[in-house]
Amino acid sequence: MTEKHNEGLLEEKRFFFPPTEFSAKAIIQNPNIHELGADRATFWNEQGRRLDWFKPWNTVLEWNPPFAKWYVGGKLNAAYNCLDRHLAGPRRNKAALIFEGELGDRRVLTYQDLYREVSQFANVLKSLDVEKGDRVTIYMPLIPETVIAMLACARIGAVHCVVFGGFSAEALKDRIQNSLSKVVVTTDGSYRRGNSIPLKANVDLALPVTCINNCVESVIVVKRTGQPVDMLEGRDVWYHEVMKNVSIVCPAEPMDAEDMLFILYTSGTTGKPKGVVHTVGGYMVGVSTTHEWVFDLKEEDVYWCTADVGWITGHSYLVYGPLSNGATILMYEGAPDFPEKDRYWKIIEDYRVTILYTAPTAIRTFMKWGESYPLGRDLSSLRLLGSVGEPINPEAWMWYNKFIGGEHCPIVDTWWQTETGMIMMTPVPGITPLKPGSCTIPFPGVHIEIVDHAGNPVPKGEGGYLVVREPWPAMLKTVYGDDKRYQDTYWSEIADVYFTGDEAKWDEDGYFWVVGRVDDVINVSGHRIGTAEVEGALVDHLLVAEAACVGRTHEVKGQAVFAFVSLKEGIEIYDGLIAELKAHVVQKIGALARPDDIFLTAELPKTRSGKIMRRLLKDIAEGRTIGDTTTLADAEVINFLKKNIDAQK
Ligand code: 6R9
Repeated sequence: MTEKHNEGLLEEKRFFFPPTEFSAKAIIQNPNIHELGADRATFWNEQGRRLDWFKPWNTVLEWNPPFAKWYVGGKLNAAYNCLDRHLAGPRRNKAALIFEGELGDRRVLTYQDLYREVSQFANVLKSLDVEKGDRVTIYMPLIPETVIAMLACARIGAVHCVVFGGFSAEALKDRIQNSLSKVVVTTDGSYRRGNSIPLKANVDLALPVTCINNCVESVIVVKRTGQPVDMLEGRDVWYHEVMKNVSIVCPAEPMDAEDMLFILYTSGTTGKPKGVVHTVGGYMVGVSTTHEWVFDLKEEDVYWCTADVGWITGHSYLVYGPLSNGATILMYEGAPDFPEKDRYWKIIEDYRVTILYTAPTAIRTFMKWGESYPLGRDLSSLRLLGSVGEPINPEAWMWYNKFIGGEHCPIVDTWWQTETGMIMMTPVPGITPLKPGSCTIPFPGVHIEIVDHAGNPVPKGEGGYLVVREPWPAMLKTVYGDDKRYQDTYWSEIADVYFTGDEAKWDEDGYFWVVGRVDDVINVSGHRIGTAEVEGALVDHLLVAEAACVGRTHEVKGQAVFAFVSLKEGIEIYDGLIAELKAHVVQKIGALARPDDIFLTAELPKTRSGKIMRRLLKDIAEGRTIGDTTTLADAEVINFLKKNIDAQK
């Protein structure tokens, strides 16, 4: 990337233009591509044709705010679009999935291979009475069988609910209960830095309670680590056993465009995680279009998205987007520092990866480890880099550009959410000039604005709430089983628009700069953690009376959880209590929610009406000047906190 820097301008105003060699070969050549999206219905109608439909749609969009129906009347199947349609031509024997395990084991599945395994596993699900519309929970590490299980569900019209393998048994239980899944697919264990983590044992812990509801009838276990597991007669079966002698013929179920494809749970401001519902038609059109354009996908690319399939990025840009486009995807099971800190760069060198899509927190970790690791490997195959999950700070952007991209790869900073399903703001590589730290402008056919609380757009140069003005194809359709929560959470905060929960500003050039969440969601290493969830986990501890959590800035993770806890009357503090509280959060939610800091206090700062003043807690956690305290019931509380915080750390 070549830099054009006008002296005297702010750092933010630097433009980076794509190298001419990149632009010359880019799939999008039309510099006015964004104008094509101005007529949204026509644009998305056109994009719908990129998929194979069993029956064409009658109406591209029916909008009954806030409920949208896309490609109404159309019938299609997501797995068919990811597999069957590639088999007729030269892609039949192309690598669909290149897998590298943490221990160095390798597997390559061609499109034909993947098609065969998916069809067989779809037949296995059918034999376990899974029918169209039934839910299947997938609690797996990043291995090919996870993708196979997802596509097998899609093939027969079952709804998958992937639960990230880092979630605890209790978090898994909540999700199984909410979705009322009939089947759980898991592994004996998963590898992490050479250790094996027991996934099947967590499923066992999660299930006794749900059995009261009698929802889970079968558990299918993939053998991965070989660690011992308990198999419950009549409920648990081994994947390798049930896959024996199963027919490879399993016709793809013609699904209504608005039938459910999957539920994915995500954290919000209040209560338990929400089941975000995505449906087949609009979602597939959205991820397929964005994947091709944003990553400038060519037939010969080796595309690597480092996200776990337990997150939306794994769903949209590891599985459905790339496979619908017939791409070769790389999948790596393990940690970036196992056995050495250059594992990612070695993988890029070994497989000649051309496109890398990762997260700012990873980039900051690599920066900390130092550039000698990437410099020691041949990364010349790379031609495009992507970033997702949180704002990327300009320093990390510059490092990514220099040491990974060799200053010749455009960086696509992509802003989107579990709820949006697809990338919403991004450069179109080869066309859009870049600015480090900005996700640039909305994707064609997407209408994003920054507004004030009344919903009025703010002028350029100012900031406000980030909203989506009009429906888009991959938008969530509801919160599973709770239309009201969907309406209240997303469409009521600001009248007539979808509220993202993010704050952003736009500059004189109309470029967007996402600041971060304005709700009670903490973004830890790109993972959404609800403060209410962590507080709930802390209060669940026998000795805890009250808890309040905030996010504080963290050099590598972006944000870290900072918890303020008051103990029940008469409880003495003892050595190891803080560690015990942290472990309790891990047990309730998972390691990703472990607070970095826990501060014990007799009181939490509250207003006279008893509301905890998080704003002040945040000031304390960030170590900055404390804001207005006039509404506090007892100003002494805050002075105490301020004085004692460093002493306790
Ligand atoms: C895809 C994904 C969504 C939240 C979102 C925002 C933050 C994601 C970003 C970004 C700045 C980017 N976020 N991408 N912030 N720049 N490029 O991460 O989905 O897990 O639902 O998180 O992540 O705050 O609201 P999800």
